[in-house]
Amino acid sequence: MIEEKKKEQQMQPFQLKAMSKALLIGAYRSGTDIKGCDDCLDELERLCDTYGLKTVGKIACPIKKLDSAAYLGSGKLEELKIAANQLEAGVVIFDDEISPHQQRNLEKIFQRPVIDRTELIIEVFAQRAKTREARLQIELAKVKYQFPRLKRMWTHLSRQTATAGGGAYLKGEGEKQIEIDRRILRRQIDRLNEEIEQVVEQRQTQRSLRLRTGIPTFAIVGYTNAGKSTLLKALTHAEVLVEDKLFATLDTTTRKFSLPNKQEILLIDTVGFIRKIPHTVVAAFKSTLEEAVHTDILLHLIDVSHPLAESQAEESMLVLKELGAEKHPMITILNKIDQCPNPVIAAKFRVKYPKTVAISATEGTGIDELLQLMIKEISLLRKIVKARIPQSHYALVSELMREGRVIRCEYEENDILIQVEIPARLEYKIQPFLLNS
Ligand SMILES: Nc1nc2c(ncn2[C@@H]2O[C@H](COP(=O)(O)OP(=O)(O)OP(=O)(O)O)[C@@H](O)[C@H]2O)c(=O)[nH]1
Ligand SMILES: [Mg+2]
Repeated sequence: MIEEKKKEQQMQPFQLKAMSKALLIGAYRSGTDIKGCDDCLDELERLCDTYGLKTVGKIACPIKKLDSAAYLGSGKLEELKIAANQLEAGVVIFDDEISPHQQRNLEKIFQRPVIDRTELIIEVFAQRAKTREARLQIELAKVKYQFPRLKRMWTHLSRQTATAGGGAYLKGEGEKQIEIDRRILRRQIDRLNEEIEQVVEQRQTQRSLRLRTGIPTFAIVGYTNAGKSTLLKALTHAEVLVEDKLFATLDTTTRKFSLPNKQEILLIDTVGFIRKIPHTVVAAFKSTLEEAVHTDILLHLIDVSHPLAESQAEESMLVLKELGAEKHPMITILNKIDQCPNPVIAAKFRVKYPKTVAISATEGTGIDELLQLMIKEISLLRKIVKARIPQSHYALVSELMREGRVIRCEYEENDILIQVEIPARLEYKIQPFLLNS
């Protein structure tokens, strides 16, 4: 047991180092468009840049069929190995997910660490996560990612010890170690799950407190680097990090804000979406994102100046769907309009997404129109409430009957007991008579 505890601290998989040189490799089906692959490699380069890796080469490989053992065919791999040597790459990064088995084989061929987009995203998140919850979630994603890759870690270690002349791990011993490691990782997963549960419980208490305040809540969601934090900052002067990097924000920030009609609202800045987001990461951040989508209205921000704006918006909608929020009330905001001189692009989005507004979060254009849309959207929100209203306020009861949908209505001696679905704008009128739950 003590031995295992000691090893738990020693178990260090390959550590990605900032400043390393990276060779990026993507694959696309022969005869299909190479552009999609190049775009993905560009985004992978941005992720490397965010982490602090220097991209020394980007290679898009046409393939007929993926190789189950080493992902690409041996001829192609030989070429790539020569390129990696010439470019002095410290790490090779594949844009698509590679299996643990392929990863082991690829590392043997390249004679250097090989990772995939998933591992890079996990590393970027690990490097940038700030709150306790985000750190725990990403640690969990990391441990889950390592689990099927234990063999790879041991090949590293035995190689290291063998070259150091130690030879501490004999043949067969690796297998025994893997069993011990699996136990250690399972224990880590349990511990992390427990800790996360506690933090989530605290956050949910905060959320129910917030819900009880009855303030309408907006979540700013969208692809990474769309300008979500910039918008929150522009509206509320919040001290949030704005950076031309992917995943600048990893934790949700909430700020109070008054709309021009004096209506108070809460605005939440959230973690950005990205294509090919690893499932382990989606799962890890689901609770944080769920928090954000459990709001009244979503503000879906799209960077319309980006050449891939359309597919980025679709990707965000997919993640929202996965979170069960695609039918939520939503305003689509076309951001960075200052960088998008072609009006046709914005027009295309207006056709596809209802309730659209074009803004520049940095220059302030379109913000007034956005605020008016937000006011209108609040007026459309509906809520089910229960109230005991004195007969003397019958005018209010008839207004509720006119504007809302009555679910139950009982006449008592002096009061009227009513359960009704109402537009949120009427809530303040009924507030003094509300019953709990
Ligand atoms: N030209 C222009 N640049 C903008 C606008 N809004 C944001 N940006 C820039 O876009 C970059 C990303 O902005 P952020 O606000 O950090 O983006 P984000 O959506 O919060 O990104 P993540 O937190 O990484 O998901 C920054 O360099 C901003 O200055 C805009 O309206 N026009
Ligand atoms: Mg941000």
